Amino acid sequence: MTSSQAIANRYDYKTIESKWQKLWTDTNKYTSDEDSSKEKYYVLEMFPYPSGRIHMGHVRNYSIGDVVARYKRMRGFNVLHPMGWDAFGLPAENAAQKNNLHPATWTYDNIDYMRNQLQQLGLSYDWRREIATCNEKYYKWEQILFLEMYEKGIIYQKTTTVNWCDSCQTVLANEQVIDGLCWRCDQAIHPRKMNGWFFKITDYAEELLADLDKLSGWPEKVVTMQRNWIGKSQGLAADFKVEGMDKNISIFTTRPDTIFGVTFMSIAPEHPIVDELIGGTEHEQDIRKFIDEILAEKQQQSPEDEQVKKGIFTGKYCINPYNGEKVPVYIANFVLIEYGTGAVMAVPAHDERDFEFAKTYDLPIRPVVIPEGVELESDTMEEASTVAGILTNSGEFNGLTSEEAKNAIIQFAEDNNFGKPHITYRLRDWGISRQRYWGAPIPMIHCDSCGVQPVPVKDLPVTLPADNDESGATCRPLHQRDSFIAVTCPSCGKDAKRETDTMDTFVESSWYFARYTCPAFTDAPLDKEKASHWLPVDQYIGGVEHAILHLLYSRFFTKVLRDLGYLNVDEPFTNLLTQGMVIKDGAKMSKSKGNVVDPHDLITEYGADTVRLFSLFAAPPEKDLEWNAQGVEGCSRFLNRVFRFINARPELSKAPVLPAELNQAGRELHRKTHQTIKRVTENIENNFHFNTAISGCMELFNSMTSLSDPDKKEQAEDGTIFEAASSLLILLSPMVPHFCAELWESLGNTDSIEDHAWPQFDAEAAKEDLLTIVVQVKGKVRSRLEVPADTSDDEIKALALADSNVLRFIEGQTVKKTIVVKKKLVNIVV
Ligand code: ANZ
Ligand code: ZN
Repeated sequence: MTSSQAIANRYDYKTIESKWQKLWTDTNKYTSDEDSSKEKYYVLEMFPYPSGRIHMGHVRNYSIGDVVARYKRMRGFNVLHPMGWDAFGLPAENAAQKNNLHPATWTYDNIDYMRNQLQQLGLSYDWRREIATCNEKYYKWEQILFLEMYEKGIIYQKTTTVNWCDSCQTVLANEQVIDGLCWRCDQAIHPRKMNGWFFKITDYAEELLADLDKLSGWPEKVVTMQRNWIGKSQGLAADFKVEGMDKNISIFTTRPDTIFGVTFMSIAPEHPIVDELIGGTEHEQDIRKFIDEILAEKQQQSPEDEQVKKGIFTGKYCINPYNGEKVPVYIANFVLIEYGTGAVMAVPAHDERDFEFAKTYDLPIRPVVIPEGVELESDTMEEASTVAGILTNSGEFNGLTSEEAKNAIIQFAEDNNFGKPHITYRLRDWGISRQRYWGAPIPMIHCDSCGVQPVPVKDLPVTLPADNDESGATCRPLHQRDSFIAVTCPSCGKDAKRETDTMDTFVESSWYFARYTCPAFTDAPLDKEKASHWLPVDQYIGGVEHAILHLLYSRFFTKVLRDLGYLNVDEPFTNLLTQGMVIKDGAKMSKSKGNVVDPHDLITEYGADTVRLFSLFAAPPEKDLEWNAQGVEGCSRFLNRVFRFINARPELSKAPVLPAELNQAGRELHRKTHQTIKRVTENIENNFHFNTAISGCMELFNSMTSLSDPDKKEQAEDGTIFEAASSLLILLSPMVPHFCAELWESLGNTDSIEDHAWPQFDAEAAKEDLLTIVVQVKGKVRSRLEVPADTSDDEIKALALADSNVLRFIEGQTVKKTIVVKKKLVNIVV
């Protein structure tokens, strides 16, 4: 080999990758428009927060998405594959404060850096559609949507006790509180009373639930998580009169069949009736002290924590409307004010919490629903019996099954005007107010004379004050900036005040996927025609950590946008792939764990294609990916070998057709090629199992080397090797695009591989050769079997013993031994 050949044979990924990236950019290779001649395919990966640098999780997410995009392009789809930045949020403020920079400077610098990193990975995005949510060209439309939603009554203001994070100086949605801690900074959350803006997501609870049935392209576990989050419960709401007062306590129960087993009543410590029940009584002070205690305890712990059941008697009784019985009213720490009616009819015989409470406070336990074949005695019960059964001790309802009794008991309440069927959801309205600087301002004005007024559309966007504030400090929250606050009332012209809350950043990510379809549209939030063309997203890909909130909010927004007339779809994402985490040494790769591998270093050392290949090869997409350095080495070695193989055979480019007659080696390679096409196509189509697709490609390459080995008696023809090599490149090109484009050119092709059609699988070619196996019984030939060449000895043995000719000769005798001579003969000894 001459030295110039040696250079040509070196896999110089740096030169190759920048060459192809430049070409793709210069020729706008991956831009897409509404093109009616091809079927559309919208593939989207969750957009990143511009934190500074991309990490391995991004590489994985975006490599998966890129394979899908490139594959679908080659299959003839008109692919939309955009990228952008979820660019508002607290880290920008923190970083800005630390470095005395404006959050915008910090954010846009990061975006530039990370965009460059993504481009280095050779991802096939239509960069013309890039969105940064912190740009007023984006949030202006969000403000308009806000006003339209306000107009429609989907937004309202209320004072609530909110989750306040001291360290982030902000309110968190319930969903952002994890085990009593802030999801972002892991600090304890405190309750605080505040006025805030809410989206009425609960108006859509029923549809959000029902439409889960349409999401057959989502992982079952994500659908279940959404269903549980919405948490629909059906039952009875009924009024219990308070004895001696003209007052009712309304309860919600999912077990009306247990209503004759009620032995006390539990209400939430925050229940509004508490004041009336205990006000002016001799125990008032003690009870108030107790309430303060349990409320304080509640703050310390998360709703999931197992808590000791505690309560206190109010001194009052209420009347069970079914049997006229009087039962004591307790304040109990496990009754939630925000669920149902904030009051529970307690049935200790059939509810675990009530059972525990009754044991602690020595309250009666009365079984009324008896499961088949079970005896329940109040004195001997060791736990609540929570299953259905036959009613007893239940007056006119005795003898009914739980199911029958539920209906009859609800009907009774309706007939007697003290109750009705009731549905409750766990889902709460979405509080979107944040007291921040780096977020989209809520476009409202507070006027002392006129009340709350929307900012007139002509005055939008309400932009963030760009410069540092009066004190020179960067990014002080809006409520500390007088010049931002001062405004005149659009209705009466008097001095008024701007709303200083910004929107939860989850708002931006709830509709960005729709704005990608028309990122430059200047007439409205969405261009209905374009949005209808592209939506829904055919394949959405992202981390399972977003399985609840982001997806639920996006689904909600899609329905709202539909109702506002912007969209004609009910659901945003037809198929969802939730990728696993990237882990190292048993823990999720993260800065805080100090186990981060920087993709930048890997790209420098091995090239983007190797990094992509590794992240696709190391695990199927939905599983966690365990980092391992040898894996990267192995991928690098594989690409180098393929590179050398093709470059060492310039003669291949002169034989781009399959010979008419193939020799034995040629037939074998031709067969392997088509088996691989089938396998890779199926792996991608069925479940995106790129790891097995890549193994298939590796096997094909091994066949290519061994069947062209000059030391062997016979080598496959150049035309056959050409077919194998070009198929290999096409199959690998969605995964390692620069590499394949380069070698495709080396093979003498003049078209570009990205535009090449996906190879056709030839079933005839993929068939294994048939072998004829002779079957002998006691040394005499009795039958012949035709089997594919790859049939195992055990299978051949079984086929021989089941053959009808053979059976005639071994009938009634015992088979002592069956000997298989490889690929030739079976001998049965009886
Ligand atoms: C009586 C009863 C008897 C109940 C029984 C259960 C079993 P899900 O299914 O989760 O919706 N409940 C109602 N409101 C509550 C609140 N604000 N805080 C705590 N618990 C509350 O749960 C509904 C059941 O949870 C209701 O049915 C009620 O207890 C309780 F054998 O009523 B049940
Ligand atoms: Zn006014």
